[in-house]
Amino acid sequence: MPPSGDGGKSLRRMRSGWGDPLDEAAAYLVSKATVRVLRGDITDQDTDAIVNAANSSLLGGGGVDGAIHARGGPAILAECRSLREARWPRGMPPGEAAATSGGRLRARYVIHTVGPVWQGGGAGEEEILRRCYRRSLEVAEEHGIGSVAFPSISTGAYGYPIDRAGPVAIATVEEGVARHPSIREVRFVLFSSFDLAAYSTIAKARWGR
Ligand code: AR6
Repeated sequence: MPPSGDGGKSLRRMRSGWGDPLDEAAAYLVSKATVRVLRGDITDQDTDAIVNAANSSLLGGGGVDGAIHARGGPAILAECRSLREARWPRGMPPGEAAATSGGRLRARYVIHTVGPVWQGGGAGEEEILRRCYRRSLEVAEEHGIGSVAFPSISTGAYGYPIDRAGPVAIATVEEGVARHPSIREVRFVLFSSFDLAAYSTIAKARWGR
């Protein structure tokens, strides 16, 4: 049931039903979209698309990237190779995004984006991270995708502090759903209780009552 709201404010809270009882998922109405913040595995999501925190090679890696290729199967990698050949022979630049099919995943599409490697904050990391979210939502709209799940881009192997990445992710998604009303749902899927708490605090402060 779509949540009803009060013009962009908080909607409804529920227990996720598994895991740590403190892992409370929340949903907010932001422009015309429902934005959910929850703990989970990105590869379980049943959104139209899930976003991959990839690297410039587009040929796989660890973390989210490894989980997506392992579960989605070889069709995703084959399409990534084609993307490299057709568009980025020297690798996808950080801040860019492109879609492949979802292979054996529940999601029909994977949107691959490359986050910034954290270098202390003075190397344009914030703008690159903003572009990852912005470009991913643009690519979603181009493919007629109505729902998208994001992991916390760059906050694993790439070392971006989560308390600095979270506000960028949340503010950029807010702009994106206002610009692309065909995107009706966005999920932030956090892998740990710690990461969920970080995003939840920011989302509640921005969108909660
Ligand atoms: N579902 C949701 N979140 C996850 C999952 C999952 N299955 N697995 C990890 N996370 P990372 P990055 C969280 O390292 O920092 C890869 O090797 C994780 O706890 O996946 O952008 C690529 O090939 C962390 O909070 O992505 C690149 O080389 C967040 O997802 C490089 O890592 C992002 O962690 C990209 O690094």
